Amino acid sequence: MSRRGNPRRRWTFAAGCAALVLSVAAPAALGPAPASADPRPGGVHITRAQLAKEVRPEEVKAFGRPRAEQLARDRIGLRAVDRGYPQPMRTRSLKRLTDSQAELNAAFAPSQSGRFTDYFSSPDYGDHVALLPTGKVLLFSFEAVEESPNKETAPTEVIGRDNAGRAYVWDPAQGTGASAFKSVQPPVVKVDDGLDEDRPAPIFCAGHSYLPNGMVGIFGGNLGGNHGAGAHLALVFDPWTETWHQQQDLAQGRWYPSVVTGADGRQFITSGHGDTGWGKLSQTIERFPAKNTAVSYDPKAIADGQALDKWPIKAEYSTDYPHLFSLRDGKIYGFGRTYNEQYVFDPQTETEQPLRNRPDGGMRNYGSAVALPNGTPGNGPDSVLILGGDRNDPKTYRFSGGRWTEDTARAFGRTQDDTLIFPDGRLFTVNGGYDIRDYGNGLYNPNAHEKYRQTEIRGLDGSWKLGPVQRLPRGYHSNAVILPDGRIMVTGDELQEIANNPDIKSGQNGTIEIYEPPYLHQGGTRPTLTDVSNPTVGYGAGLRVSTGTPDQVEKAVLMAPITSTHSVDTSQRRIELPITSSAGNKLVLKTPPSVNDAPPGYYLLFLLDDRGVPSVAKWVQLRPGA
Ligand SMILES: [Cu+2]
Repeated sequence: MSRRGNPRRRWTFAAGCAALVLSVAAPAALGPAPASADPRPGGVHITRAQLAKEVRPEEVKAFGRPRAEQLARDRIGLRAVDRGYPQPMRTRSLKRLTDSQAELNAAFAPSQSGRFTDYFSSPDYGDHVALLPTGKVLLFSFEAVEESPNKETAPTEVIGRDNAGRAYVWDPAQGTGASAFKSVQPPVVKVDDGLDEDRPAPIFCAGHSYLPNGMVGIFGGNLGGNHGAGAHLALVFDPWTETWHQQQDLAQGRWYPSVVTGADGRQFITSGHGDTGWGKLSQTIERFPAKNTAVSYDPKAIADGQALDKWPIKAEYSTDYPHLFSLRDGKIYGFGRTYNEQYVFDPQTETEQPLRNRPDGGMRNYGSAVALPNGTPGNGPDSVLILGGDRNDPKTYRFSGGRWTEDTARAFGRTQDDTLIFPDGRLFTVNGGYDIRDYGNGLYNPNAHEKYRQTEIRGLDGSWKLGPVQRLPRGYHSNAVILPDGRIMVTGDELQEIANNPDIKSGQNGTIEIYEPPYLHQGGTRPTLTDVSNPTVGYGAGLRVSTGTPDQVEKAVLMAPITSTHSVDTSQRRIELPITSSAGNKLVLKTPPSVNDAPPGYYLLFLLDDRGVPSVAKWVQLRPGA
């Protein structure tokens, strides 16, 4: 038997109280009462007769007619919410989004701004993603406890077996239909919730990064109750066998932690709400695997039950999901969401130094940050750009050489955004919203302000330009990944998926859309990368590759694959590799000088022409001593 807690909303503080959440969300979804046609197809249709019946004379007397009618609409809306979310609303709102996307995007030339192409259903919400070194994509989230976008759908407050995770692998080579997805259910576990109930591990809202052998380490998750308490889960997903491997438990529960892979190949795990619930952060730093155990570089080595250990110091973040990056000095930089929680951690000495305060002087919501490509070929990143997270502040802030400077602003402030580095060095922002579960029209209202669907590209000169709109608005829990063929997969945000996906009843309740960057619309042919003769390669070494288009190859670029959630992507980096020799269709590239430039692991190798058009990538493993 399952037991459910009172499904109170996780972000109650944002709204003041749960009751207010509904009274804000429901009416805004309704819009003004029309005589016939509903001007907001995403909302409930209310006839004039229905409205007249609902309006209370005492409210007209007390507040005036417009306010009384609004209150009447609220009540009708709340009843509609209680009945569930009618399927025709999904069909209508998807049509509206599809039509408006086509209309708005007609103005954008694909050669300048790229183009959205495929849009299809997925069996997972895609709240967490990881591009695997097999070219497939791991997607994971949770089993929903509600099917209305006007309610909290995640089992955050649920104790027991309904607090469950789920996971799928999408193989882009198999197309976009249901058969291209495979369920890879997380291991069945019990958690420390006082109940003895098995369920697929509730790993949603965990933190993750890659292991040097191409596997994905996932830490934390939802314990259930207390507005989101942290689970002690430590799991490894093996992309080669598509199986899960449970490790020893974390010392502290973590819900919304961050994880980064350091130059030593070990994962640095910190933050996240602890065992006792939302607001009490787990400030210890845990390391996987423990210092006295070996790091595995072998993709075939499957290890269960490996130990973690703790650093002697804490990471004093008062907020969750700090942005962590392993930069070129071999240190781990942790940019907290609060302006004065900026630190650098030294894995050699296990010490910490404070960094200067971020100049915005405030607290940021979830928003994107990227390690900027280094200007010197071969070198790893040594600076970071903090972009999203402030709904009112379009400015971006660059951290470099211990100092902050203001960088070029984007068109408008947004939170919940994702920013990707393109193989050609441009940056691309996709997804975003006003706040958590808020798209500019109130909490839990899926009607999104149009601007949050709009992409933005940062050119090589540092200036930003707005681009085409995505089909679905995607805010909280949205993600984007660069695929090996250079296309971008955009997914996530269960609220929007539930609001707009008519396939929801068939088990295909998530959605994915594909964006083709401008570099795929330059005309002519793409350069080719036909072979990598030594794909497992050391540092400062020669990487021998073949191309079918030797005259076209201008640059070679290593790109770390993306694993992300909640606008946090600690792995992404772009490193240009010097071309040291070329003869016929053979090239020799030089790999980065050290693990500090590029932590050991799997990378995508692209060859680029002089226009920045990339080949389809091949995988390379950087492995010390190889
Ligand atoms: Cu979350």
